[in-house]
Amino acid sequence: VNRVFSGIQPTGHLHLGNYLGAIIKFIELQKTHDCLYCVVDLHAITVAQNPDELRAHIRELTAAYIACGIDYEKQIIFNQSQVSGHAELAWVLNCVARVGWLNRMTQFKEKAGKDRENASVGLYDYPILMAADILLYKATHVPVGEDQKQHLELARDIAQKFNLDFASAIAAHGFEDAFFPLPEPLIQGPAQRVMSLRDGTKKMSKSDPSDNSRINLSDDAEAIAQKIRKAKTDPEALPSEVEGLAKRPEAENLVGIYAALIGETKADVLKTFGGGNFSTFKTALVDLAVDKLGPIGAEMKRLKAETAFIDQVLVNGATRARALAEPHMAAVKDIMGFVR
Ligand code: AQP
Repeated sequence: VNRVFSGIQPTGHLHLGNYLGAIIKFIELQKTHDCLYCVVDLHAITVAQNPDELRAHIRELTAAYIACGIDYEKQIIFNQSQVSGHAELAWVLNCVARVGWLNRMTQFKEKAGKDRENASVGLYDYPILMAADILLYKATHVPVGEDQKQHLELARDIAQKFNLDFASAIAAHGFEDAFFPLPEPLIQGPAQRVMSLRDGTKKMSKSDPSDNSRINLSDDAEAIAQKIRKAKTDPEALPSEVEGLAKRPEAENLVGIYAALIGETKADVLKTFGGGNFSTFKTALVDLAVDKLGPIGAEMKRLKAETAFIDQVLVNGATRARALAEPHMAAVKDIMGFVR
């Protein structure tokens, strides 16, 4: 079977980068695949979280999944910590993966910054937990943004090493040689890397201290308009050709956002706006963004008051996720030689 798994961290307000880089693909894939979309709260705590805020963010992310159009009845929306298999399999995979592999992960280096000695062990181990998330369900396809490519490659390496290291036990228990399928990253999408509105060289991120750096899915029309109007640009007119966007990261980002939201290429967008000034283009971008994101924000606002409903969606999702995970975890234990 083809099975899709992906997750987003409840570390803050979901933004346009998460939407264009990940959620749009989630929505498309649910038409053709069985999908699990996870609120990865265990990943969130790899950096310090305030417990009350974390709880609110878990519910907000769940609401965002639903508001964006994920069918929570057909697909599985759930919260990572409610299915114990994630942590359990992560431990097993910790013992399969090598320290040298983790040392190559660039996201850890970026997130830990200069004070690496003080980063949590969890932050270092993050990619192993991510591999466990995917392999627990034997997921075959993982839609993510560009920034997660390296972690997906690691998940494939871990799956392959497990299959090889335990080949004879896997065979002895009658499982297929490829006990863990090698998960395929699905990176192509309308915008693989949306950049900050304040700095075109930094990715748009939930944890950026400046709220003006991102468009949140929960922003109302006024906030969207204000952030786009304030977005950093350069003094030149928009180019007529895509090549003209090189070395103009802010211009490239805004054109890319417009293209992704309307479903055209950057070249198409420049056919309309090339040669014009930023203020005309920004006005059009505000209208488009409000048109596409306004209904999502309104639905999120409505769901914010429906805590009992949101919590129930998560309980139901976890029950269904557990039913898929449990036989795989039991098999892993048998393969490893654990007594059950
Ligand atoms: N700027 C982005 N452009 C395109 N895709 C993005 N994604 C995140 N930022 C962008 C994709 O969204 C999914 C969920 O990401 P995540 O929350 O699990 O982790 P992240 O990549 O660390 O996201 P943030 O927003 O930057 O969070 P913080 O600030 O907490 O680290 C992933 O598929 C990711 O590729």
